[in-house]
Amino acid sequence: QDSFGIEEALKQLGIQEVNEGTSTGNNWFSNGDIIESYSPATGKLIAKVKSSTKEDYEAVVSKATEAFKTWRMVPAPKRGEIVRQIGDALREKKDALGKLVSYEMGKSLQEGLGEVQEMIDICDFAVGLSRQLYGYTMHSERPQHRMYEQYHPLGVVGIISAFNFPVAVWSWNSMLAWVCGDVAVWKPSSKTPICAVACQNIINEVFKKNDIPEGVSCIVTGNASGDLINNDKRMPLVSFTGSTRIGRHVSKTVAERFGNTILELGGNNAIIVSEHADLSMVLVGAVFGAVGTAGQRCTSTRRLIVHESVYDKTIATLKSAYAQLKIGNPLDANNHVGPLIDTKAVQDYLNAIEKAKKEGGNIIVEGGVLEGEGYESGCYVKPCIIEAKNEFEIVQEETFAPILYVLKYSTIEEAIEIQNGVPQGLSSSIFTNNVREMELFLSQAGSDCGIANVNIGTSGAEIGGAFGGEKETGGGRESGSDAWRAYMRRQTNTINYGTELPLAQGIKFDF
Ligand code: UN1
Repeated sequence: QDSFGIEEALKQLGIQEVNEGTSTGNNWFSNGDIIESYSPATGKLIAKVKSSTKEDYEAVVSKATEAFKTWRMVPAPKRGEIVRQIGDALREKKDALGKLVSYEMGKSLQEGLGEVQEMIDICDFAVGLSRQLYGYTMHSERPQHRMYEQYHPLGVVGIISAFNFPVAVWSWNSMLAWVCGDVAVWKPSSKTPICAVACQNIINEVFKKNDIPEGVSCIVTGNASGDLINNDKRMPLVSFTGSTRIGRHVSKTVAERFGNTILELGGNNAIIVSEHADLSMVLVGAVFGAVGTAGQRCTSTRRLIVHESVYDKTIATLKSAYAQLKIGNPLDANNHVGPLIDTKAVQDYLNAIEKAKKEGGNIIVEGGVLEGEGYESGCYVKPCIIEAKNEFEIVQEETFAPILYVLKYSTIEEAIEIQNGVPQGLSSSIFTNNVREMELFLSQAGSDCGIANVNIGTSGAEIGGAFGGEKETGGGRESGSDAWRAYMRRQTNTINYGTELPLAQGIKFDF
């Protein structure tokens, strides 16, 4: 049987049958239970990873705390140079890592490779950033005084990532954290631990060559480590990507100890298809948005809000596009759609369809679980389209599956209201050639999301922009623009170079 070269990829990435799941860099250890990672593509065991115990976690965090003292003193551009080398190492391993992402997570190989490209891109971004960690200078109101601000490293940053972007989300966080002078402790999703081991192996070579101390890049595995991070006073920042339900818990727990969080939680992203849209462009944007990564991106298109005058035509075009979708092994370049992550996700998908039907939804493209040759894992489902109402309970929720709800509108104001009428606020888009409705959609009276696009879909953001969203999406921003500020602490400095000590606000204090 053709395994699409996965064995070779695993070998290149240094994956063994049983891997330690705790690491401070080149030092690996682990004393916890075994996590078995099965590929949703084939249902086959990929490899095992030993999870971290509380003691393992302690060993990691004390190493990280120690390493921070050294790492923060390395000049930022020199830290950038290490990240530059990581980018090169990732370029070398792009094929192997992309393949593993596709095999362990289930997204198409193209998207697996795209995810590794996102890692390379953030490395490049971070290298430049390492010379641009700017603060302001201010004019003091007092004579012979100078004021400026500096950004200092924060310390140990906890990164808790999700299965759907098993490598890129870690790199957005850790590459920025490293140039900012922080050290990182990563808890990957227990559904994709092999990807984490592979990433650590790749950067370890770079760290070794450059004598980077143990503790700058750490991994802890297993769900118990999540709460250890949340409660750990030694971690001033926790970056969490995952569900709104768990994000709420992370947010409360970390806030309780006055730690900071970057939260990237659920999305319920919509595309508005205006009567002024170029429908052939809508097709690519909407179909990729809805079925790419089998609907398991935070940015996946979940709702299509279509103007009544182009409604029937849009649905007819979508139907014929869906009929051409090939579902199967994501490593096979002929397939558009891979599996869901596991059979629990399949059940959630089925429940959502049932619920939508019960609430009055009208099935436009029938869903269902695929069986037979090639679908042995039980994780393959058919992307489906349901005509629905925005008020349906199920439409208000994020179901991590390829289910697209279609909604109808008559005025642009109504479309924007529908778009904003969900608890989440990550990504949004409008397809239109009408400059008035485009500007309205982008205005303060328009989309309430962290990402608002015109004539492109909701997913597939570039790393150069700040990534994240409002409301139940959590408010965090990662990746580009000035998202780096969250990884540093700001210090305002006032220096008196005179011989008097005048007080601010003109206060007299003589004795
Ligand atoms: C996610 O789904 O958690 O914008 C991240 C996108 C990708 C990142 C998605 N660049 O779709």
